[in-house]
Amino acid sequence: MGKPSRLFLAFSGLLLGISLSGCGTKPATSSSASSSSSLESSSSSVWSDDDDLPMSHDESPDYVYADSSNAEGSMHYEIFVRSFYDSNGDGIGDLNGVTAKLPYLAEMGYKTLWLMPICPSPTYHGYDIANYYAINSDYGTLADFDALVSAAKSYNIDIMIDMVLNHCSIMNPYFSASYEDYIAGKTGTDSKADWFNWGPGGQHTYKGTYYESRFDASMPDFNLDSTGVRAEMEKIVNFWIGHGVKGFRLDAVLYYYYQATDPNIAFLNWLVGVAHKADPNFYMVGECWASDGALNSYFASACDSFFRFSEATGGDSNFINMVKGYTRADIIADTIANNESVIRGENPSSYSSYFLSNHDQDRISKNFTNSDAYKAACSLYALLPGTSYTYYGEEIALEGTRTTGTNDDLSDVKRRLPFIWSATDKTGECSFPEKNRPELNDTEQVTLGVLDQLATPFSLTNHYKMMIHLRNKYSFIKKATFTSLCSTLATSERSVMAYRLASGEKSIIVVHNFASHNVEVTAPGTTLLESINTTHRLPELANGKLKLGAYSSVILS
Ligand SMILES: [Ca+2]
Ligand SMILES: [Ca+2]
Repeated sequence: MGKPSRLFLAFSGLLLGISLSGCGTKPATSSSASSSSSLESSSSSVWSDDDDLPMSHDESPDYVYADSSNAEGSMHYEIFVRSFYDSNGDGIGDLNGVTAKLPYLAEMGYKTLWLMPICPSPTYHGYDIANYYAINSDYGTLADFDALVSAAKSYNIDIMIDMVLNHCSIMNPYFSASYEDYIAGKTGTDSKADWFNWGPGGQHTYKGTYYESRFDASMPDFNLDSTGVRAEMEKIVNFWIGHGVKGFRLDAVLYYYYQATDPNIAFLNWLVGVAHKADPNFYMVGECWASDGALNSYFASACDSFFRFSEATGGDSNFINMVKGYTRADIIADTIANNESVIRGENPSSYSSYFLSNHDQDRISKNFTNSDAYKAACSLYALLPGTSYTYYGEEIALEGTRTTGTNDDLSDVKRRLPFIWSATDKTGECSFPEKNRPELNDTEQVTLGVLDQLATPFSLTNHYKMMIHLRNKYSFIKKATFTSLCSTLATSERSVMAYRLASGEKSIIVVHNFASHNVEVTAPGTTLLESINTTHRLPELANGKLKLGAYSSVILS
């Protein structure tokens, strides 16, 4: 490896003091051999004596920095650049700040960075783009972006950018030019009259004329049927691919043609075709905020993946509620199995993108008073088929929930607060992202930053790091089938999830214990490959009996 190996050497001093036993490749214990390798039967009982489980050894970090040659197959990291790392002391996170923190992201094991919008925009969040061919001056320059892409490549990290094609900013010159052409009745190839949907069906008016604007008056919807718009979007796609971008996160897919699935799928297919002409390996993940049933139909498109919102915070049967004990693990496993099966039927090369929350949702930290439960949520989404996304700050339990009583544009600002790098060294820490509304900056925030947590055994950050590296080690699971093994446990334990991930010759069994107590699971014929212990207690597998500590997981063969 290039830079990453030097990086890991540099961090070895820290790691020597960290117990990551149970994170390595050596199984802590092994079962007796058997010809069968499935979780076949019966009992799972609660046994509560922690002393039954051996302590891990602090001095044996047999931790392996497994690498993945398939960058897109691994864990992704979502970055709000404005709140991540400020490289020049103006209080605003910037692209050079992301470049400066590549060593951290590489150490964690992330393979793709999704940058929220980086183009010029009148808003702090940037989801209304005023110029698709430039970098927001708060964030730096195009040269800074090129430098980031180049530096990331040396770490085997891809850069994915947010691509907002449903709408632009009302400040974008496209809009005023379109209005002028529309009012003048101009037609022909040099007219932009049809770039937006002018007319009485619109939601807002500009100089007395209605136009389609589903989100906000400041965000006019493009007319995606316009030949001129399609040609411009082709230029935009090629521009960013030319600057080394490897993927797009597609904003607001449901709104392309307002909640019209077939036209939206047709547009996605066109877009993928455009990108693949320039880069056959280019990949896209769509934001299609819908229930599983509606969402699954979009997997018929050529778009590689879509975010699974129902499994993230916000729905009833989501991962967080399961980890908290509100929803049975076997029900969630059945949901995953069904979704994975359905989407493979729609498009065999498609895959899900799992996450726990993003910039439009409350921070998951509000759900957990127990950091081991928080860790268990990470263990789950890191070991599912497809790809998974960490929202920056999730790995340090950053706080932040929606503000009520503000307009839409500001209500989400506290979901996008500055990253905390260190409790003591405030170098690079960003200011509150909406500088015009400092009174909203009233969130009680975590004090320990990444550097503090990396130096602390069994911290949340170290758990994320362990899980991401395990994900990289078992990278085949991206395209694996998911088979629930919960029912074969025949258990009354509602908080144990077991499943098989299989692809070709490769197969593993994953067992999670989302309960706050130890459990015993019958797992005949299995061998312990990986111990994911959230506390110092290691699991035990002997004679087909698996003893698993609270909020802990194992990978079996
Ligand atoms: Ca800055
Ligand atoms: Ca639209």
